[in-house]
Amino acid sequence: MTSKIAAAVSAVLASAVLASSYAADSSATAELKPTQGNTATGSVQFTQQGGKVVVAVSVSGLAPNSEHGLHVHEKGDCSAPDGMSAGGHFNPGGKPHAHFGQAERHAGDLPNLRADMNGHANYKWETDALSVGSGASSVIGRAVIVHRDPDDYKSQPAGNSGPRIACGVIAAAK
Ligand SMILES: [Cu+2]
Repeated sequence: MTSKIAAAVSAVLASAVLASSYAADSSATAELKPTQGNTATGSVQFTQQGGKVVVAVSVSGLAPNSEHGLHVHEKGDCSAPDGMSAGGHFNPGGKPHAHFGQAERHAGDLPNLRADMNGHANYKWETDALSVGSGASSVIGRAVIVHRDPDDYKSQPAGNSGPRIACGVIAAAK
């Protein structure tokens, strides 16, 4: 009960997203915009399918053949020019940062983006560590961050993935 309320409150605080439709939505989207001095843009869609969430990512404006850390971060706030307003990794379980395939990791740990020769990256990936719409693991009101460097999947607290080059607040789909 408490965590449900806390999630609802933070979603409202973060971006005044549609509190009335909060519980009914099963999909949410983040529109990624470049932080100051950067060029990456794109979108990330989260779709609840039974006990799993399908994460569909599409990003362009990356350096050719580059690799980038990608995470759900705690705060749905991309207002800072460097994206630091989004806070640390979304980590409702209070776990260490790790590879996205590990059980003991941040819920917000996602696979790295790998750009092609045109600077475009996309993937689809499923996880049961996130949810859309209710509970402590809901992504609504959080943010997605693209980092300049690859996540090494082990350094604490964020995989040594460097500055934030794009940020997007995750909002419930209508
Ligand atoms: Cu991150």
